[in-house]
Amino acid sequence: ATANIGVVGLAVMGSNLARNLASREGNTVAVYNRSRAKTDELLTEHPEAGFVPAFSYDEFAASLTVPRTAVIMVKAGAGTDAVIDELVKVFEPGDIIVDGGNALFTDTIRREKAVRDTGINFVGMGVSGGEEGALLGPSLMPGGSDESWVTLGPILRSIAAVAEGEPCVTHVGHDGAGHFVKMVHNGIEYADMQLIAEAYDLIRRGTGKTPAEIADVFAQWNEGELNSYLIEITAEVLRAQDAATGAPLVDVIVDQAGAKGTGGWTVQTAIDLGVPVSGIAEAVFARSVSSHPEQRAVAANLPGPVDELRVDDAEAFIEDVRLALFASKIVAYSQGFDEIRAGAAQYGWTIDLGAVAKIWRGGCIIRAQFLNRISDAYAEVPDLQVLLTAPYFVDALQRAQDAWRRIVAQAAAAGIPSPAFSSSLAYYDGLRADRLPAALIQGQRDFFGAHTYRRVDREGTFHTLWSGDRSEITAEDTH
Ligand code: NBP
Repeated sequence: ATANIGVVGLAVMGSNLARNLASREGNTVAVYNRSRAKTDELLTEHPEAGFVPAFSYDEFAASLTVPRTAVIMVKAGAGTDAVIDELVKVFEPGDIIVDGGNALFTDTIRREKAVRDTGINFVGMGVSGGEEGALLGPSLMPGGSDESWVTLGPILRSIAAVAEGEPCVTHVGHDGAGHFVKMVHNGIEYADMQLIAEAYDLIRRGTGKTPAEIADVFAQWNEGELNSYLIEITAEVLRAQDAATGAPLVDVIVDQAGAKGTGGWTVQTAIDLGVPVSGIAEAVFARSVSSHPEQRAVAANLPGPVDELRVDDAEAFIEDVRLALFASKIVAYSQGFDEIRAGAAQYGWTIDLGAVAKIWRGGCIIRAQFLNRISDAYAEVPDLQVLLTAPYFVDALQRAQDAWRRIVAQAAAAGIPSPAFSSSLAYYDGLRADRLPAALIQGQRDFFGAHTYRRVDREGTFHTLWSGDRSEITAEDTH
C-alpha cells in the first residue's frame, strides 16, 4: 500500500480532483474507474501525477494505506450507491468513504446510517467550482463524523481554494450537513444568476445598449460592492461574439435555461422546512418558463402594455438597476442562510453560518466579496434571526430601496418580466410589515374549515360559528 488517498470515478470532476490531490506535497493518489479507458487515459496524459492505478476494487483497497480514504466522484444516485456497496466490501472499520458527488442530502443521511454499522466512516461532501475548481482549488463542504475530519481535514485543506489566506473548507456538520449546504449554495447560485439576467435585460431594453456595452457596465460593477465571479463571467459572456455570424453570442444562444435539479431541491426542501426562499423559487421557475417553447409560442400574442420602457437618463437608470440587484441579492442570500439555519435545527446539525460564508469566498460559483459581510454579521451575532437585519445590510437596503422600488415599478409598467427582483422586494416588504393580511386568511380558513384563529388581545384559540349565530367560541385547535 503506497497511496494515502484514492479517487473513484475519473470523469471530468474525479480526474481533476485526483490531479489536484496529486499535486500537493505528501500525497500519493490511487485511482479507479469502472471502465478501464478513463484510467488509462488519465495515466497517459498525466504521468507527472504519479498515480497508483487500480483495476478492481480489491486492488484499489490494497493500494491505500490505513485508514483508507477514498473520494467517490461518480454520477449521483444509483452510481454512488453501487460504488459504496463495492467499497464497503473491501474497506475496514475506521476507513473513510467520501462522496464528493452532488448527492441529495437525504440520500447522504441514509447512506451514512447504512455504512455506520460496518464501522466505516461515510462523509458526504459538497464540491463546488466545476472542473476548474476541482483542479485548482474547489470550495469543499464536508459533513460526516468528527473522527473522519481528523484524517480528512489536513488533506482537504491542502486542496481547497484559498480566500484571503484561509482554505475554503470547514467541517460543516454531521452526516448530510455538507450536501445540504452545497444544495443551498446551488439554490443561491440560481437566484444570483437570475437577478443578474434580469439586470442585463432591463439595461438592454431600457437603454438600448449593446451586449458589449453592457459587458462594460458589469465589468465596472465588478470593481465595487457587487464584486463576484458571476458578475465577472457575465461581462465575459456579454462581450463574446459569435464567430460564425459576428453577432453577440448571447443573441444566438437559445433562450431556454437548463437545470440539473439542485435549485429545485433547495426549494422543495425549503417548503418542507417552512422557509420562504422566494428568490430562489422564482429563479427556478423562471428557468422553467423559459424552457417551454410551446407555451411561449401560444402566449406570444397576449396583450402587453402600450408603452415600452423609456429611460431619459441612462446612467441614473443603470445605477438604479445596480442597487436593485444588490438589494435583491441580499434577500436571496438571507433566504438561503435562513434555510441552512432551519435545516440545522431540523436535522440536529451544529452549523457555523459565518464559516459557511467564508468557505464560499473562494473556489465556488457564488464566490463574492460580499460573503465577508455575511461572515462579519454572524461573527457579531451568531444566532442572528434574519441575516438582512445585520447593520451592514440594513444600511445597504436603506441606500438601495428607492431605486429597487423604481426598478420593480418600471419593469412592471413596461411588461418586462423581473420575477426575482419583484419577489425579493415583496419578501422584504412582507417581512418588515406591521400587519399582514394573513389575518384575513386565518378568517377565511376558519370560515370554510373551522381551522380556528388566535386573537391579538387574548390567549387561546378561537372559532366563529360562521354557519350559526356567528358568535365566537373558545376552540381546541382542530388541525
Ligand atoms: P458524471 O456525473 O458524468 O459521472 C461519470 C462517472 O460516473 C464516470 O466515472 C462513470 O464511470 C461513473 N459511474 C456511473 Br455513470 N455509474 C457508475 C457505477 N454504477 N459504478 C461506478 N461508476 C459509475 O461525472 P462528473 O461530471 O465528473 O461528475 C462527478 C460527480 O461530481 C457528479 O455527482 C456531479 O454531480 C458532481 N459534481 C459535478 C460538478 C460539475 O461542475 N460537473 C461540480 C460539482 C459536483 P464510467 O467511466 O465507467 O462510465
